[in-house]
Amino acid sequence: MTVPTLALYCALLAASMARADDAPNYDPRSTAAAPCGVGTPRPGHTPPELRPSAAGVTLTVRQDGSRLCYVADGSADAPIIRVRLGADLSVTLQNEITDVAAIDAVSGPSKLTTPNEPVPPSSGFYRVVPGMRHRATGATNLHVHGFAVPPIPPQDDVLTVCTDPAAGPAGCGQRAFTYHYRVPANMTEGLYWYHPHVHGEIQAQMLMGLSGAIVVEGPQDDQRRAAGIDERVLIVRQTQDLDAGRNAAAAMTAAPPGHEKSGRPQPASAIDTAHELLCASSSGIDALSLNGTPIPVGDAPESALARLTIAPGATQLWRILNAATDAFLDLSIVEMAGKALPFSVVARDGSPLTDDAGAQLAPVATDQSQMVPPSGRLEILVPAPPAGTKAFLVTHAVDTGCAGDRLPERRLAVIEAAPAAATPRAPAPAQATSGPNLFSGLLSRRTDKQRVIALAEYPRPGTDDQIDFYILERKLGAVLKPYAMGDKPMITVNAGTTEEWVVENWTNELHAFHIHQVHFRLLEIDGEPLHQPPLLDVVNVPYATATGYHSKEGPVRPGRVRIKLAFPAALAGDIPFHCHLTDHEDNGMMAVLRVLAPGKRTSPASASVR
Ligand SMILES: [Cu+2]
Repeated sequence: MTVPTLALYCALLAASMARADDAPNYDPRSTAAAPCGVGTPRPGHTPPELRPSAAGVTLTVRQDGSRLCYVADGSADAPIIRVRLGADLSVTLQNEITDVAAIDAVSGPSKLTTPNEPVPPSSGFYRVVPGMRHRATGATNLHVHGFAVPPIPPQDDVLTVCTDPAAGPAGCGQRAFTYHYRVPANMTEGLYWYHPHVHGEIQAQMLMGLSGAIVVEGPQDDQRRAAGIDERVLIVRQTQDLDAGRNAAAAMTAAPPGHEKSGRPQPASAIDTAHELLCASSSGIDALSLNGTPIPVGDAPESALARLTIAPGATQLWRILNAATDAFLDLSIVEMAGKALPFSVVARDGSPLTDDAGAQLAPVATDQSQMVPPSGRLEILVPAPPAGTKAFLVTHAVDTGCAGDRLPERRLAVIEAAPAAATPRAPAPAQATSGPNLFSGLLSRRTDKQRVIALAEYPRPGTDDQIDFYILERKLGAVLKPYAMGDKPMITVNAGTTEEWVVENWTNELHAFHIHQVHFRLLEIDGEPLHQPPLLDVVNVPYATATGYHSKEGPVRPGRVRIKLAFPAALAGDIPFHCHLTDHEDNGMMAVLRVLAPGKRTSPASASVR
């Protein structure tokens, strides 16, 4: 469920109508008259790439009405930043936001003006009370999603570092901030990305245009190039979020939590299942874009699609980023008659497929569709279709649950074998080697502690169309209340420890669980063990199912994933974990885990060793 952003929707409709079939008047240069450039690129557009020098790169956040953009080297087309494993990367973020009200108009209108009961009204670094209307500040910052760098300034701290707009509140005390990331040599190589992470404004700022890709290169790229395998970066963004907020009163039939005789909030150890499962009538279909051009819904001429060519007999590496605010992708390559064609998965979430020791697993051809949750990445080797034929990159319809958004099937691109090249490319994929990485050995480590993390939603007491979002550790004595950012960490762990978490989804829509700084191994989905647990930084958590009041399990069985994760000393600090459906994280489904550096250890008394 999400908030309506009608103004932005109208602007985008107008833009897509004006585009017609042919070349739009596209000019990404950022000028005084057009801070975010003019027009929409042609389908198949590739964003500019930057290999920052030692001096680093400057990303200036500029605004043009309901659009925000990252401007680098004068271009408002967010650059793909390339960096090498082991390198230093400096990024200066300069905030030139001029119209805070425009941000407010995107995220604010459907939100409540009264706080949810147990939450003190002054909580949070950004004075965000979960689920409550929060006036946009225009502050922005930068999160390098997936980077295994410390959550401490000048690296990836999204909780205390921010920059103030050119016009508006000045709560951050600075208009610019220079991040210095030391990309570990033993981080995994692949596709990462950057986006703003100011709590309460993440969804609005991303919908308005703020996100970009980062390619972290390593030995595998050298081998890929030696093998003549070209590469593409494909960025799916969401440009509007229609639905929700508007789901009519009729859909919200359940009573709020704490409506029991006691009148007190339910203890979280006994989630109020009877009132949790809700359905919503979401109506609209949200707009998506591919590398800046609209992705059509329904029938559309092929000229509206990106045309991606591959030399006959050759293979390309496609790095696909789902930068949508809440849309899931389920990607396939299909031939003209709709039959799935094989491709090979080489990496997910910036992590090549490896065994527990870090050794590369040979890419295996598959024709199964690949689910990519919001913020997830998929890297695949795509063979050229046979000469004279076409294929399509599609995202299949996704069943997001009866409270989730509508995601119909969409075609993203048409794939063709290019006219025969003078020198045919080597068809064989590079069999890359990779050594141990920061998260190698995770599966073989002893589990120090197990936890259950619950994701829940309830209608706000006294309303019929407002939802509160929760994330909490489900344990005896816990109370279901919104976690206020800036509160004491929900979970505190010692550096060097290893845990298993069962993440439960008690709601009728999908959520995407993400934790900053660390990658985890996904062990199980709904109780089914995975044969080859992938190393991920975000995972789709299946929605709950009604089992009936006579079931031994109770009336509701939550969707569940089991993950295993460790907290290296190098990443000690305060680490956010949250749902990556941005409306959810902005409104309560986000909390903080503290990793204590060695020497500041917490008592092991509560640890339960398996
Ligand atoms: Cu969510």
